[in-house]
Amino acid sequence: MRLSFVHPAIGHRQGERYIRSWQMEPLPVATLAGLTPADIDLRFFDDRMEMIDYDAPTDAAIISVETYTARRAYQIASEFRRRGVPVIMGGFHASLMPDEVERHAEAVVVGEAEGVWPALIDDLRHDTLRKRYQSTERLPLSGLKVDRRLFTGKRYLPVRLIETARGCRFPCNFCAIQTVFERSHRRRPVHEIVSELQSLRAHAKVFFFVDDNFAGDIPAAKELLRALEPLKLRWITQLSINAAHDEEFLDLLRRSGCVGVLIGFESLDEANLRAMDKEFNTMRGGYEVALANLRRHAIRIYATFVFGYEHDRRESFDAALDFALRHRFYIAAFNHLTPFPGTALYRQLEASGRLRFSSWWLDPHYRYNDLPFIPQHLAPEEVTALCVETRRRFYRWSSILRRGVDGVNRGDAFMFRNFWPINAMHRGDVSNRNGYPLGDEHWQGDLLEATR
Ligand code: B12
Repeated sequence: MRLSFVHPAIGHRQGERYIRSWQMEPLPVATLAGLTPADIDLRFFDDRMEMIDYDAPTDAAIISVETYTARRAYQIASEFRRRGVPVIMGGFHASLMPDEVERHAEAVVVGEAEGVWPALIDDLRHDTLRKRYQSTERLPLSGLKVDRRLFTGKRYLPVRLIETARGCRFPCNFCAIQTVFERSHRRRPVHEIVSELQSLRAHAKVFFFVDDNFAGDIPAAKELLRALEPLKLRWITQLSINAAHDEEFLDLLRRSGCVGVLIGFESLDEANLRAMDKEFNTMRGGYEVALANLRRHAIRIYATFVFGYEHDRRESFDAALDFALRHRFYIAAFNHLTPFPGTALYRQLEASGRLRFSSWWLDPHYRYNDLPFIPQHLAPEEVTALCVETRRRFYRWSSILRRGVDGVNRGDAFMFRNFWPINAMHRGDVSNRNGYPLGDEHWQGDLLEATR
């Protein structure tokens, strides 16, 4: 049997094949490959960087779908279906919107693949594929075998992705993670993470622990940090700000080789944080205390902010920019709030009649950076324009230079060397991504939906 994996792009612009930024190995593909019996032939097309060979002989197309890539995923599915190839879909969007995804797939996996993939493969071999495979229990994250061989020869960024945990217990109302994982948090056994890291370290300059919240269970994370210290790695991750108030955690974080963390600040306005159920961000003296602690331990920050919440006005953008420049963050994101289907936020906006599209991710008029809802005090277009403008100002050369010479940002030779290309890439993205289509603009015709 032969299977073709596809990782869809967000979209493609007319006259342009793809944009080359942020191309990291897609871990879902490697995770599924690791679950697949060895006698099956696998090939893999990354739609973000290469053409898909729809005519290559295959028994099924396996597509991972996120909300932003759903429109493109359905176009790809149509192409395979036109050639008589069944399509199997899974991923975040499939777990959030199974009824929609099911229209475009011969089979859809809802939730994590581990519990259902062997049965699905067996059904595929016997031509008894079912329409839906629902993973009903949260299995322990032990014994994961991630197979990255399909990435050989592809030009990914020199960062290796690895999971140490899944899920997050915080209730932030905009987040798709809490919907999919029902506010649970599970960690992989420490010795399995260590042995995966050891097998990869020869090919990696830096690791990205893709956990939703590395600090989702602080005592257990400390155990991992102690085991990482002797490995002498360099790694980055994302975590909730409560961890920045735990001195022992921060000390271990630094000693274990952590060189940077993504933190979701979201807003400087406490009323906004309350509205998003993220008031824990202001605990124990708030951002200033947390950032002073992180600085003392020389942890670089990727700070993320969202705009469009109830109390946001024009001044909120300037305040966030001043804050980001004053703290000389390594990088920062200034995004509009995105209502992902399946979240509490989406339901609230829908109930109050404030959504501008019935399904923004499928609407041919929707473009990357468009605000899909009507905010309280600003016009949707203003939020989009101010996000772009704030990014532009943060990524001015003068700002990049000032942040680059900051003591923490230049404290590690590797991170200092990479500060410049990383910031240049973000600077380029301000215009490259703005107004980007969802789906391929070249693609003509109607989507061919699944009939069984
Ligand atoms: C790493 C990461 C990135 C990296 C990209 C990595 C890469 N490969 O290029 C970067 C930083 C560039 C990134 C960018 C973005 N990301 Co991102 N990212 C993640 C993150 C943290 C980890 C993904 C991962 O590798 N997980 C590990 C794998 C193994 O887990 P998994 O994907 O859940 O897969 C399991 C199941 O879902 C299922 N499954 C998945 N696919 C399939 C397919 C089939 C066929 C089957 C059967 C099963 C299956 O089985 C797997 C094993 O159980 C996730 C959060 C998360 N926990 O997943 C967000 C996440 C996927 N990203 C998200 C978003 C929104 C984005 C952006 C759009 C943000 C932005 N505004 O620009 C961009 C653009 C994404 C794009 N597609 O181009 C959202 C998606 C939400 C949604 N509703 O779709 C997530 C969930 C974060 C969140 N908190 O909401 N991202």
